[in-house]
Parts: sequence; structure tokens; C-alpha cells
Amino acid sequence: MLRSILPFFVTAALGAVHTVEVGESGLVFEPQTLTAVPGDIVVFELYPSHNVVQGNYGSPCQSNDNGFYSGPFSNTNNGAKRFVINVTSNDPVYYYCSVQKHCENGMVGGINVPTSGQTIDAYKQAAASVQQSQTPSQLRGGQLLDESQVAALGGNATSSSASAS
Ligand SMILES: *[C@@H]1O[C@H](CO)[C@@H](O)[C@H](O)[C@H]1NC(C)=O
Ligand SMILES: CC(=O)N[C@H]1CO[C@H](CO)[C@@H](O)[C@@H]1O
Ligand SMILES: [Cu+2]
Repeated sequence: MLRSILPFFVTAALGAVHTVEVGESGLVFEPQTLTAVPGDIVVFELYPSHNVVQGNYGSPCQSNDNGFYSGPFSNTNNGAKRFVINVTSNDPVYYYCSVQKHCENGMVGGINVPTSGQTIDAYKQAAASVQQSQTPSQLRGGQLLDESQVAALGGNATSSSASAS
């Protein structure tokens, strides 16, 4: 019966806020994938010493020149600042952590990634044979915001996570 209790979303005008934990428990983005629509916001909560870089499906662990990069963890005030991006299309977005061999070891995730064809598992599998991850020179495509700034942005909507922290 508990399974029937769904989290609430504030989606009407402001878009949903999705939260992704980056390396909270090992080399994973949690959730690994999410579904979002234009107007939504994705908040990456970074844990030491991870980052998030947007890539391309065809070249895992290499950055997308037009994509986002959180900058290094050292710029986040020990994770207090979250990296916030705007979702601007329904197209699939693939991303990875460029620290050391994290991407090669499976630290990848995505937004609106298909469940057949160019899946997150296929991206992850291809990442395993990459020699070196690419890290952009500086933060781009998003903002580092503290918790109150994030709350103000998203109309105080909550993520889909069932566990409050
Ligand atoms: C995301 O949208 C907000 C609100 O419109 C805007 O202030 C911010 O600059 C946008 N961020 C990016 C990276 O475009
Ligand atoms: C859109 C909205 O209601 N934003 C509010 C979110 O919460 C902060 C802090 O309480 C308010 O200042 C915002 O107005
Ligand atoms: Cu990492």
C-alpha cells in the first residue's frame, strides 16, 4: 500500500526540480537516469571529489563542446553549492564524472535517455574502454548555487526522492 503514495511535484508553471546525488555512495549518479521536460531544473549535489560533465553518446567520457560542466569539486564549498542546470529540450543528455577513472569505471548518467538503442548501459559499457576522461577548462552551462538559491529557483518544489534529508 505504501507504494501507492507518490511524491508531489510542483510542475504547473515553474517546472520540476530533479536532484541527482553525485558520488554519494561510490562511483554512481543517483538516480542514474531521470526524465525531464523543458523548464525543469536538475540539481547535482556533489560529493568529494566528483564532478559532472555533459558528453556525447558516441564518445563516452569526452565532453560535449556545447554542454555543461560543474567545475571541480573544490569550487563547491565542500558540496554546499549545487550545480544547477536548466532542461531546455526533450533530447537525451549523457553525462559522466571526469575525475580519474570514474567514467571508465561506470560513473555515468543521463536525462531522457532511451531504454533501447542508445541506453545508459550501452554508454557505460563503451566508457569502460576509454583511455582518459576529458575535463573542460572551466564551469559552463549551469550555475553553482547554495541551498536557499536552489529553493527560490524551483518554486520550492521537491525532487522525486522519497527520503527527506
Ligand atoms: C537557467 O534559467 C534561469 C531562470 O531563467 C536563468 O537565470 C539561468 O541563467 C539559466 N541558466 C543557464 C545556465 O542558462
Ligand atoms: C516561488 C517560491 O515560492 N519561492 C519561495 C521559495 O522559498 C523561499 C524561502 O522560503 C522564498 O523566499 C521564495 O519566495
Ligand atoms: Cu566521480
